[in-house]
Amino acid sequence: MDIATTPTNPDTNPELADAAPSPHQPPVILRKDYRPFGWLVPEVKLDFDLALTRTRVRSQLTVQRNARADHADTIRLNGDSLTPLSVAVDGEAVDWRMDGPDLIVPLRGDSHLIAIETEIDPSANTQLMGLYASNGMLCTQCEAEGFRRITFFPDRPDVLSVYAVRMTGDKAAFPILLCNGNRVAAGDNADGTHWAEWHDPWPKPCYLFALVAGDLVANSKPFTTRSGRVVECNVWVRKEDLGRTDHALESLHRAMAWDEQVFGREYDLDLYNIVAVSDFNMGAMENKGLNVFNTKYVLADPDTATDADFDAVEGVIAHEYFHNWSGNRVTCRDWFQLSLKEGLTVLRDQLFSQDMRGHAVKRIEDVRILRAAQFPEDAGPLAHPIRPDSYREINNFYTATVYNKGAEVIRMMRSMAGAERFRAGTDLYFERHDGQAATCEDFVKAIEDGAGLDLAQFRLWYSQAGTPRVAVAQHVHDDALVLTLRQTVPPTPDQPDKAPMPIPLRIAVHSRGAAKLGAEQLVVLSQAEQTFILPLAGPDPVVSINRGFTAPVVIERELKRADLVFLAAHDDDPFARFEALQELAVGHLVGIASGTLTAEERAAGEAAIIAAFRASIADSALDDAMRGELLMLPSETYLFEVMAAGERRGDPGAIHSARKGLKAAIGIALAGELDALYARTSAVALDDPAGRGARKVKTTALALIAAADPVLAARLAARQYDAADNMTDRQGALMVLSGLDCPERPERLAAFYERYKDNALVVDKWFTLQALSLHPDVIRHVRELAGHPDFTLKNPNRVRALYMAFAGNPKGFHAASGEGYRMVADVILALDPINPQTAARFVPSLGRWRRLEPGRAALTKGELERIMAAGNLSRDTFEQVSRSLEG
Ligand code: B3K
Ligand code: ZN
Repeated sequence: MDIATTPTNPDTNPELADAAPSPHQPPVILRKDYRPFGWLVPEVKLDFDLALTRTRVRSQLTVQRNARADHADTIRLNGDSLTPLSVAVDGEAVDWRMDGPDLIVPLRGDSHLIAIETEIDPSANTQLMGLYASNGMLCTQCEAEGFRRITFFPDRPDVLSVYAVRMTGDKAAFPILLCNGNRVAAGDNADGTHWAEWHDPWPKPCYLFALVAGDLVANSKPFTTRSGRVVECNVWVRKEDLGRTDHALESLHRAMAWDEQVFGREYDLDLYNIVAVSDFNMGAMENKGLNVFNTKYVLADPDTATDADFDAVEGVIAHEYFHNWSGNRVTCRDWFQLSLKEGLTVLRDQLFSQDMRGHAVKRIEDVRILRAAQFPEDAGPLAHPIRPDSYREINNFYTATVYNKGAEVIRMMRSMAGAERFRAGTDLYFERHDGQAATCEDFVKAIEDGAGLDLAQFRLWYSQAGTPRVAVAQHVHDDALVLTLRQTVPPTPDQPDKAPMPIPLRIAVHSRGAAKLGAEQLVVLSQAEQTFILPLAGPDPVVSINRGFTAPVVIERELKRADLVFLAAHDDDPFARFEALQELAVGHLVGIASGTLTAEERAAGEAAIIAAFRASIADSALDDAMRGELLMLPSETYLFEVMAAGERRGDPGAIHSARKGLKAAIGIALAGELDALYARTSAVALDDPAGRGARKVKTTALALIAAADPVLAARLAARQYDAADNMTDRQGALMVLSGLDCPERPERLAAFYERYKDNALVVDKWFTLQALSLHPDVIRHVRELAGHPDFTLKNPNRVRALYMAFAGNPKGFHAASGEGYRMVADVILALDPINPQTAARFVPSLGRWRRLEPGRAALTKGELERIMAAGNLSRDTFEQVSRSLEG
């Protein structure tokens, strides 16, 4: 068993380490302590003798003194749970020593050849970092610091090397041997083993190293780049999954073509391999020429994957492909710069998906994710800037802030420059830094120079955490609208005072009394308070602000209900229509949950929302994909964020009841309309181009019907389930049924399990549907599911399917008894010794205790303290729990 990430065995990278490690406090690594590494490693040769339980690794590092670093007479090679079997320098034994997990080798001259031999046991690697076994195959995950679990190496992203790799393994167990770059030779041995040699011509940091050995088959199709290079593209899976790989392969081709057209980026090897593995800590990994993917983001066919799953596959395939430039050709100098590659690559995958699937709906989806995942992070104890200043465990910083807010920050630059000038900026960035390990500052400077923007003040977006709030006040003066905007950036841990930041806002001033809508313009709010004079389109002005969500901020304003209804029905920016409806619902629901509405206000609010829903159903100019977005009420997580803003505390119980009540009121008032909508959308065929939107609206309508008339909904859902010819309809029906206490529920859940029990990804859905359910006995159900023979803590997908879903189910997780909190804390404790990275991902759900109403606050805090008291925590979990208790 690996104990490497326990606090007693900390990472001690001298160039980055600050505080001295102690048995209980893993060291804090500071951004300001960055120093270049003392040695360059231009070439690496690796030789693997592969076996599930005993893999021998021989490495040869060519090292040269780095003239740009301080003189050193030793080299520190990071290790994690490794013991060297032999170490030689220039063919001679040397006097090496261990310093904690690291190997220290004396080096007197300016260039040397270091040879090291180690042995590892992939089958015992439950952390799924380094080389591990999954379903009889061998695969690797090295980002962020997994390479040091394979062999001793300077495991930091600013050490770039050319790799030559030889792999030998049993031919029957591992008929396919894959690595980065191109296969240059292969052959059979007399003893039943075979070998392959791979060479990757592009220098890369070790986090991009990958190796796969297994019994796999490929779906292949060549792609010809714009300069005529023919790239062999393969999607490798187990034989039984081959029929579900077309979508992934086609998505890859679309991404390759799009990146040429939109960002001018072309692929740079003759081979692009994607391998799907079922045990994986995250979504996928962009290793050079050899992406390793969670099966969840590769396999898709209509019988087993929903429309949303298809979108996710396309998005993740594109994301990893785009990393070939934003991440691999230009990589990060140190892990504090993570957003350099992740923020930019998320923006690139979002723009790609917008082009593939429609701009408005994709933008709405991305904003929903930001509000559900990043806003809470920015408002809680784990808040950090997109370029953090310190960490104990870097894996804890693969966050919605670094990824999604990081993308929003770059999107703002793009909005200010315009797409064309922004492209000039990214061209300059790639040209200037190709082959380098760069910083966020390098990126900003390249955009500044290439796009012709002044980003001096804008850099604050990289250093300040917290979601800015923009208060809006308006009055009419003569023929103009005077708009006063005031920004505040709330205090976050270690950052009590903030400076104003440039906030680009697309604004239009419409008029309820004019036939034509107002024109749009971009204003940049850069001071704490600023006034803008805007032309009026007519009487009764209505301001449409932050259109398209140009800035990741919270807009605070008191808008008349009639103005919101007007925007929801008429705004020419579809995002603004969605936003107006959300604003209407948020104001109403938070008002009810906080008990601040009079009976009259309550009735008027409800009537306005119902009228807006009715109008959205009736509006024939809308397509169903957009209609589906408009008919979705804000999530309970987001409502909690709004309720718990500033000094206030949120009450998840009150939010849940308010939202449930509104859903029922809508379902009752619009029963006829919803029935008709349900009937119309149910008649659209699977392969109809309008089918996707129809399926989305169908299940949204069914959920509203269920809130008003559970008996009718159970009947419709059971019928939908039985008649379904695709997973979207089947899962939608089951989602509604699993929240109802009716005989159809257990029957259909059992039928679903029976039908798909051999398909792990669909069994994951079966766990999730029950863990997310609105059923009154959800906690008991989850407890029983944890004892199901298919449940295991060893598979991250299964753990997430049950417990991440449950932690995201406000009704069960926030049960006033505290049972939900206890269950999640128990999972963290049980999972931590097995897979610390995945265990630590559960901590943020408990970390919001300061913002919860006092009863639940005491319960969640108590669970965090219980975890802390258990002792012997991994570095991952220790960091998240201690920050959650302090912040
Ligand atoms: N770069 C990887 C994430 C690695 C996570 C390590 N804890 C996938 C991605 O963002 O594309
Ligand atoms: Zn990424």
